[in-house]
Parts: sequence; C-alpha cells; structure tokens
Amino acid sequence: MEEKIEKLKAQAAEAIKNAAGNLSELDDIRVRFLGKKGEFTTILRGMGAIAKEDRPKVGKIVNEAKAEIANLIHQKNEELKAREMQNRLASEKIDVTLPGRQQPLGHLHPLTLTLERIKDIFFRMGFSVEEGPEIEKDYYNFEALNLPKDHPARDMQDSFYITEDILMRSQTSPVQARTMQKNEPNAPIRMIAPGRVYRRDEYDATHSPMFTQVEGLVIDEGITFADLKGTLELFLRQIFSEDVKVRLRPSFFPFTEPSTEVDISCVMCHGKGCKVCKGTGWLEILGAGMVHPHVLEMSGYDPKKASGFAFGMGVERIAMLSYGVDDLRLFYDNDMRFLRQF
Ligand code: 2NM
Repeated sequence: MEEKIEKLKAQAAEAIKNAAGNLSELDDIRVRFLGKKGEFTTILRGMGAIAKEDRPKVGKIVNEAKAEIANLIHQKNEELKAREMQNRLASEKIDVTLPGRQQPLGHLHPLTLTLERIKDIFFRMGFSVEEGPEIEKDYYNFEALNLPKDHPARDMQDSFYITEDILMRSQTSPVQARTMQKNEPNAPIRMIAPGRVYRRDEYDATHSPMFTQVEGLVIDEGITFADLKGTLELFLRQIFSEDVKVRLRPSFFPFTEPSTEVDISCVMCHGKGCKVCKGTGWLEILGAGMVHPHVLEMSGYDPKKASGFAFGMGVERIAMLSYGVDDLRLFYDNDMRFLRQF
C-alpha cells in the first residue's frame, strides 16, 4: 500500500514537472490526482480492505502525499503564471520614445494664395474687401452699370440666366453698385470685390465659363485719372516686380469714361518679346477707367460732388503669370501633382 502511494506520488511529481505547456494542462493533472474521482480518492475509498489498525497510518500517508502534490502544483502554477507574464511583456512591448506618425498638412490653393496677395496689397492701401451674391439680379449685374437691356456690350458676357431677371453674375461690379447704393449719398469708397464670375466661354488653356475676378472702386471728392494710374502702378509693382513697366491704352467699357487697358512689360522676357507676350513685349493685365457719371447717378452719387475710378482683373491670369503656369485648366483639375508644387 505504502509502495503504491509512493509510486503515485512520483508519477504526479513527474507529470507536474513536465507540464511545461500551460495552466490548463496543470489543472488536468490536479483533477487526475487530487480530484473527487482522482487516484488518491480511489485509494481512500478502498480503505475498507485495509486492516483497521493500519487505517490511520495509511490515511496520514495519503493526506501527506496529497498535500505534497498540491504544493508542487501550486509552485508550478506560480512558475507558469510568471512565465506567461514574461512572454506577454516581451511580445506586447512598445517603444514609447518612438516619434508619432506625421499627419500630412495641406496648404492653400494657388488661386487662393494669389487672391490673398492681391487682397493684402489693397488692404495696405486702405481698401476694404466687399462681397456679394454670385446669383445676381440683372439690374445690379447690367442695368445699374450702364448696360440697359439690348445694349450690344451685353453680348460679350450674356450668359447663365436663371430667370428673365436673375443670372450668374458675369462680373463682380454688381457688388460695387450695391455698396454705392447702401452708402450715404456721396460717401467716399475705397473697396475691392473679389469672387467668382460666370461667362459663356469655351473651356481652353486661357478661358473658362467660371473664373475669379477682383474689381476695385475708389470714389471721393476730386479723384482723378492720376489716382487711377498711381494706384494701379503701385499695385502692379508689388504683385509682379518693382521694375515692371506699366502702359495705358485707350479702351471702352460701358461703365467707365474714359476707359483704359493696363498693360505691363512681359514678366517672362522683360519686354524682349516671347511666346507668352506673342512677341509684343507687353501683357494685358487690367481694365480700368473713370466711373461713368451715369453709373454714379444711378447709385445715388452726384457726379458734380464726387468722382471715382474703377478697375477689374482676372485672378487666374495673375496666378498664371506669377507662377509660370501655361494652362488655366490646371487650377480647376485638382491634380495633386500640380497642386503640391505651391
Ligand atoms: C473693369 C474695367 C473697368 C468696374 C466698374 C465698376 C463700377 F461698378 F464702379 F462701375 N466696377 N468695376 C470696371 C471698370 C471693371 O473690369 C475689367
């Protein structure tokens, strides 16, 4: 009997020692030897067959053996748990000193950058920035600017009508008309109106049915053509370069009299003549003029008390010349290979 118990104990110890794998394997061993239907329980159950005087002695040996095995299991259990923790610590290790993943930053669109530069130059000359609706009344877009219905100059811009009286604005000058009418009569104005405009145009390297314009208006007592020339020269030298030459050519706009085209010496060839300026050495960059007395009158200004000049330019054209871009459509295509360069 004692021999049998010793053998069982040795078996259990061997099994525990070899339980290298995991905690559940160790639990199986515990059930096998110490469980309710385990090997030692079987021995205790068989006590009836043992001589009465031997029973306490055998019982003691069995219980001691059980305690010893339980102790071994406990030790092994601790050992396996510790090893499992070591493994987890090793496999889940993170380096908290590693730099984080960089989130790429976007940037402003080249047209926005150009518009910001234009706005900044006029801001420093004391101009305010005014905005107005892109869906505009025929009255503000044409009528109030000296372009009555059936005026031939409407043809150049006649475009996206929504109703008989409402259209996508073809210029930002309706913002000027609105500002004049909002003001006290003859109040001074120094403003620019940037924004999108819409015209019936083919879509090619230099035209688009939607483009961005900046128009400006200055009204005060005694404003003359000299103010127009000085202001626009100052602007052009800042937006392009200090040594740019400026040339005025007579022109026609229904809302200004006299009217002028404003050219600059070619920024690509410095006036020598190239593909960009078509060999002329000059680039057309602005339209401008003295505000027509009729336009002043229609918006509540007295031409005898106040006079003014106005101008308009395309932001795309300025951006193309600033950055050397030869196709306007690149600004609208959203090709990242293009946009990333700014
Ligand atoms: C241009 C050229 C010349 C212009 C005129 C006005 C207003 F409202 F005051 F009459 N705003 N903008 C103007 C004048 C625009 O763009 C080429």
